[in-house]
Amino acid sequence: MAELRGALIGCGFFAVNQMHGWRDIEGVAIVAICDRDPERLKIVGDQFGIAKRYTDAAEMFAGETLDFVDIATTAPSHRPLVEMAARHRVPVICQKPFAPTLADAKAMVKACTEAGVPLMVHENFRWQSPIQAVRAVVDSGEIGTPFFGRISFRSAYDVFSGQPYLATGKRFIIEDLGIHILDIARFLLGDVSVITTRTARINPAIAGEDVATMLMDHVGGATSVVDCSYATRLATEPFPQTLIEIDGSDGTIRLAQGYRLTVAGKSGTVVSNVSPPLLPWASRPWHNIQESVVAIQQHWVDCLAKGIEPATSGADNLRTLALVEAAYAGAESRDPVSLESLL
Ligand code: NAD
Ligand code: 89V
Repeated sequence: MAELRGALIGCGFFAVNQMHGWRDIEGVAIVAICDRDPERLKIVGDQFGIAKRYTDAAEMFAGETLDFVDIATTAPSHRPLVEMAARHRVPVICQKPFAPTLADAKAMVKACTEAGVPLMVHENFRWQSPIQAVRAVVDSGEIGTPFFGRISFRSAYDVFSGQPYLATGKRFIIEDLGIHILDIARFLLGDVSVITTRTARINPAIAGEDVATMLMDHVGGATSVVDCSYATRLATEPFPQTLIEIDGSDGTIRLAQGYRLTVAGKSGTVVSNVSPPLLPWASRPWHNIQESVVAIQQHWVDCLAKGIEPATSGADNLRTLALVEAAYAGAESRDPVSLESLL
């Protein structure tokens, strides 16, 4: 099979992981990169040996023949860039958060659907191997039918040094990090009908909320709590681990700090270490996230080859983004928010 010709737009902090990921995946080559900042273009172009460099995405689409484009810019630019890809009939991956508003996200899904172009949101946390291990246990039936979940991300890691924009936005933890944790809740327990949210800002140096606690009713009957904090100083910093508790009719799952998975189920209790591998280019503690980048990008290539919809397609991600919107609305009103009216 001919090698897929991809291009990357946005050569910032996180895109370096995506470039490493593409280099690890067989049958794909990134043939062009684009960033409106010439300095970032040079850094990434030189690091990965990419000769074709553009400061304008429109020029890149006009000048290149592409099998897909990977958009790794921040959210405000996603809609114009995704719509540009759709106009050029180029399959597109878009980083999370998919869009600043649900209306923009719906418009992007519509544009790609009408153009017949595959669209995947780079919602990678569910692709972390510890999270996949939890899902495999749920699917095995070992704990019966889940009726309760707690998906928890609590840390005091300095995310602002690598991503300074996170300190300045009116929205912070739900939009940037909670979005991943809400997606994991959907991945493990199914879609959500109602969400109730409380938020707080503990760090006075940032503009948005850095603590969020969400209570959710899942359509299938389970209840879950999704709790996120960047104001939690622990004895051992767990960043960027997501901790999980699931109770089922026949047993329990606990994914604890240190990637320790305990399953107490129909066949007894099994404790295992589900630490993610440390890829050659990865660095702790980010290796968990970095491994999931390769996994989701491999999934994209597999889906393109088979002509099937990616697990985190644009259409699927509308349901995760709707949870973000509903969480902010509920944090403000302090009322439970139904998801039905948003979708
Ligand atoms: P960044 O600001 O470091 O990089 C973004 C780059 O995009 C910048 O170099 C900027 O010049 C460029 N850019 C912006 N608009 C452009 C346009 N219209 N055309 C060309 N270039 C443009 O940001 P980052 O920290 O790398 O984050 C990028 C995205 O990745 C964000 O949406 C963020 O939420 C997401 N992210 C995801 C993960 C994950 O695990 N999935 C982790 C970190 C960041
Ligand atoms: O995954 C992310 O989107 C990152 C971080 C883990 C730092 O929140 O922004």
